[in-house]
Amino acid sequence: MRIFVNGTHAVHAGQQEMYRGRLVPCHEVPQRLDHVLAELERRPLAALEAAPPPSRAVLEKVHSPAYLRFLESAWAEWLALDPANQARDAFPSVWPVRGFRHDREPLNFAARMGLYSFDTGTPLTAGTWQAAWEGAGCAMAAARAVGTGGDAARAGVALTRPPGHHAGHDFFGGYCFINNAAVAAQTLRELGAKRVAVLDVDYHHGNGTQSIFYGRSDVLTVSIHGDPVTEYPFFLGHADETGEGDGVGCNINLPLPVGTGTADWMHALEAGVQHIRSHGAEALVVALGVDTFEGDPISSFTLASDDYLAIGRRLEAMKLPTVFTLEGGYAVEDFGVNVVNVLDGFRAAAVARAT
Ligand code: Q9C
Ligand code: ZN
Repeated sequence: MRIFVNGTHAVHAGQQEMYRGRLVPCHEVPQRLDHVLAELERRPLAALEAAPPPSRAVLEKVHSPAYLRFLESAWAEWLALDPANQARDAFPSVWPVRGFRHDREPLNFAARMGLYSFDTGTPLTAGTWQAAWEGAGCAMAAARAVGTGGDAARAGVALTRPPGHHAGHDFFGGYCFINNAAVAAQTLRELGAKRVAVLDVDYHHGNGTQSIFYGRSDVLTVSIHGDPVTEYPFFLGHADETGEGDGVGCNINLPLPVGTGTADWMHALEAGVQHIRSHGAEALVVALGVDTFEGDPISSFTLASDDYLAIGRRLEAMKLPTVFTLEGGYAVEDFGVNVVNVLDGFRAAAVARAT
């Protein structure tokens, strides 16, 4: 197992997100990743490595160059509007919904914030670009560390935040800016894997990852999540979304009802695993959110901490080179144990297989 840590993750620290008409403290906070690192000190799984910067060329196969330019310059533009903005996070306030044009990038900053986003829960901060950029480097390094081929499970882990799976080709949202799981999948393709699968176990549908690969047959996207009829991100994630064009049959959504418990969730995982096997994937990316935890403050599934050990073991049994990217999970105190349980379950199963 190789573990890459985004050493600058904490420079992305949103203050507040919009919720029910007020600004409330952000759920996606730096302490989340600090708890993972603290748990890894108690239970070391591998040396913690820094990653080199990402390849812009690979990033531009996942996100549009215009979107990346926007993210990179957004904070400077926000400050140019008013130096006092240094103390305030940037939020979008206007969006081009149905019938508006998306093909003309406005000059106005607020308009571009709206063009490139889909919610008011995702503050853009002074450190957002740096943290997201270095996080993409972690995702690429984790993919390079596992490579492709062979029939043994091995793992590369990108311990980073902000998370990524809600970020699409040219939009941020859901606390996500650069889609690290998509970056890892694309990197595995560049390394020669003919078919790659992304398995998204976060509580929320991986809308960004789905949309990035929706027309492609080389990357199967599978997501297990709260049913979008009631759960964020609401406007994508239904079971009848199966891909388009070359990608027909290469997107699998497994929505589950509010309150789903361990047995039903593990049943969905088994279905997802079988789809990945049928697709013939040579490498796996796991978008690892643990907001399925019973104690999560914004989610409704009831998985227990020990269940994450079993999930790790089941993933190892797929015997694929596996990249983990870090997604949601907002029971901050339990986040470290739950994430490390998945990785430890995977590691222990691999050791048991080898002996
Ligand atoms: N009151 C991830 O897990 N807002 N993103 C929910 C709850 C958005 C979650 C509002 C949740 C986004 C990576
Ligand atoms: Zn989530």
